[in-house]
Amino acid sequence: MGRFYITTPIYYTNDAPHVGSAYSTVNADALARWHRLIGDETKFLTGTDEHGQKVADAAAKNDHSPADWVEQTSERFREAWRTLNISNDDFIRTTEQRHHESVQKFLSTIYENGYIYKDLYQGLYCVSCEDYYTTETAIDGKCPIHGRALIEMEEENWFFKLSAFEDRLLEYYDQHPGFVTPETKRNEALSFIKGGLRDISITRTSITWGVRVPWDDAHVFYVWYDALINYLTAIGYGRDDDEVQRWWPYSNHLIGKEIIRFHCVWWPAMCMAAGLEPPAHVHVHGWLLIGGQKLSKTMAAEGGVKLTDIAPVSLTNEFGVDPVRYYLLRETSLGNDGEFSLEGVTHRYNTDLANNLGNLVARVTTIVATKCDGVAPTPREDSALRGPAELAIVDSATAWNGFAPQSALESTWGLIGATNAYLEQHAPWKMEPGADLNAVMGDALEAIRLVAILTTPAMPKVCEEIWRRIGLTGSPCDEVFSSSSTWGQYRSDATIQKGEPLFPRMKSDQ
Ligand code: ME8
Repeated sequence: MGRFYITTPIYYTNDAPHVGSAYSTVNADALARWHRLIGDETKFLTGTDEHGQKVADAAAKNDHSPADWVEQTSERFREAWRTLNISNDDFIRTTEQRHHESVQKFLSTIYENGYIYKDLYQGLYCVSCEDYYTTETAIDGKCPIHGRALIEMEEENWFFKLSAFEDRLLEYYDQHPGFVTPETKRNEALSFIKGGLRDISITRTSITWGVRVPWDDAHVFYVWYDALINYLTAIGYGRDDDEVQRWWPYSNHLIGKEIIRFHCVWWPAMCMAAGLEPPAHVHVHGWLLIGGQKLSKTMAAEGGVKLTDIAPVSLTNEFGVDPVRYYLLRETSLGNDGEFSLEGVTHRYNTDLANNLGNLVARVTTIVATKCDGVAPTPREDSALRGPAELAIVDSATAWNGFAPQSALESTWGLIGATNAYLEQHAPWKMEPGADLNAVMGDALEAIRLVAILTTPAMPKVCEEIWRRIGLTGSPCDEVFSSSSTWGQYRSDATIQKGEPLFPRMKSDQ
């Protein structure tokens, strides 16, 4: 048993969540659920990033004060996460007092350590990214990500001496080969550092919507400089050192690839400047694309996509909560880009869920109900399913531990496939009641029990229902994984429950 602290990016409250925000949150949720299942003491943090120009502009455009706007929008995120059955232990809002205090404490420490100084800033700014570009990194004067015109900025700002950390960062990467995963993203971060680091401006006088700089009243911190610190605020930075010591060495940030530089270059340097170790691990995932383009709030707001079609809540109304979670975890490897489409969701639903998992549970519970008087037979020690089951347990545990939900589910579906093939081979629907039939059904029930355990991080409600149908009490996540995940633990004599199809087939033309 260990400890596991996982975070999502905190989402900008410029607009409602979409399925891209749900992608990170559902993946982090499944990883948190996995770690709870294997007995790790787990903390899962998500929240909203409520300061900065982008949010202030969205509030003004909607005729709201920034405070009212972020209150409403942040609630839309919480609502979406409730709908998606997200099990976060904390939800941080950067406008909270606790966060302002941690930010001020953290940045005052960096200031006192001599890594912050005042200078004139001139540059090009993208409000959508809340990030700066140079004439070299801009494309025709426009943002390379959003294609929007960049704003010329000139201000007297406080700067962070990022340049002082080049060598220390390289050394840190060298000594911590697993700091950033996957490898391709680690290389990307390393090439930023090797390309040379420039000091960065970390305060603003042009806006007031932010955390006040404690040593200079005319400034607020630049939104990224406050946002990153949320990961420490939530574990008590500046308020409870023991809590920080307890969680920080076990920290895992799950982020999208467009924010690598902030998390894998700036953030570890900021931690070093404040006298802290960098976070333990950053895992970078790719983007969900629509028609090859990054699905984003900005894209939706600009009319490229109907936001209502891709809102997490609309998707769950159409497909159900667990199928949407399953799709987000299973379709794309957590590191690559993947194309999102409603046809894709329908296809996954019909093949993996209705035809494979749903069909397996329906077949087995129906046969046991009708031919074994509804009482579960005992699985065999030397069952032909034992090998595939043990393989699925080892492979999917390795994958869950390695931030690879897609591959964990693929391994689990290998066991579902093997069990369906085993049933085809023995055709228990043609067998007479008796010892041979009992043996086949006991084996199949045991395989289903193991599938429910391995799948519970992805589809907690469905797995609880499968657990109930195979006559077990509580839920698969109440079990102690190390002992429940071995072949032969199924409680024979359990009473099997038949039920409605777990996944009624969807028409594939939607
Ligand atoms: O960047 N595919 O907030 P944000 C996959 N506030 N993931 C996506 C996605 C897509 N199409 N679109 C968004 C910010 N995401 C900052 C973060 S953290 C200290 C501050 C996910 O609302 C992905 O995780 O723009 C991405 O990194 C995050 O949402 C960005 O959310």
